[in-house]
Amino acid sequence: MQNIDLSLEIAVEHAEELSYNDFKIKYLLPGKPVLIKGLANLQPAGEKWTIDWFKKTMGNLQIGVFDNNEKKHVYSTTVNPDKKMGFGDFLDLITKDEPSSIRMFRYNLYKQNPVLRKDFSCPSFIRRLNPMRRFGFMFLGGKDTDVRLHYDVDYSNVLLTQFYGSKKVILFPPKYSKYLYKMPFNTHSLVDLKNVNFKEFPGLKYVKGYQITQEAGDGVFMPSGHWHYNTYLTGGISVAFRKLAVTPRGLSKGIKFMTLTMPFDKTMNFLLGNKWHKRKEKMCVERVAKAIKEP
Ligand SMILES: O=C(O)CCC(=O)C(=O)O
Repeated sequence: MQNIDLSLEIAVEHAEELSYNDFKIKYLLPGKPVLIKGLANLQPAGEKWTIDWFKKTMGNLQIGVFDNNEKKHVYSTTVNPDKKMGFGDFLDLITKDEPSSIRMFRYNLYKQNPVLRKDFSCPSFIRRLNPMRRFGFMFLGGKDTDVRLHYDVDYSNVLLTQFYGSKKVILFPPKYSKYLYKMPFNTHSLVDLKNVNFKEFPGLKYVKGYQITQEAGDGVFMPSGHWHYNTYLTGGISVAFRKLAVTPRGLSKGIKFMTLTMPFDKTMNFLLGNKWHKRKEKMCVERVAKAIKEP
């Protein structure tokens, strides 16, 4: 589990039902996280989407899954699944009460099964003026799997709603990026938050974050550019809806990353492989050392 010495005391606000205006003024525009208790239960999916129901409805689908023990995707931004399996078998694996390294992410739920939109559609407060409202991406994992520290490549706002199990979500505001060992030309950190080492990564002493426990039914709003490190406390199922960054700076960061930085990084990975990773690691550590020295 993650190191308890990190400073994770920023209190997250709790909300129940949110109107578009409240959401916009209190959370979206200032870029402030919020935990929305019982969000899933405002729509039919809250009751309907049980493990048995998923097995009956989608159990036969063949899906690509990722194994956190296969470290080959540590450095890359987009990855190919480690293996294929039936969704029903995958659900059996992640709902066992024992640690597992298997997870599945960015599964385009409604493309596979558009009828599910009737059970859970993009919540009204994040739906307005949102061209991405039709895309619901599923994230699933076994007990103890973790999602490395990163922010999203398109700099989107993310609303992550939990349907089964519970998760620990650690968030850091973007102002701490300079201390979070962001890999150059990428949006993930060099640091493994499961094993925090302040001697190796002293920049971590300068960051302050949120630690949120997300129970089944809860939604967590992760604003644009917020770093997140999620740990599955039990096997878990969640669905994420996204909304583009609301500031011109955020939007342009997302566009630049996806159109220039990411292809450049992929090309360099292809050309130089491990040499490129090593060079980036060195740059990453030097940048944080410089940030620590600056007043
Ligand atoms: O909770 C998860 O499995 C990952 C969620 C995530 O990283 C995201 O929605 O960007």
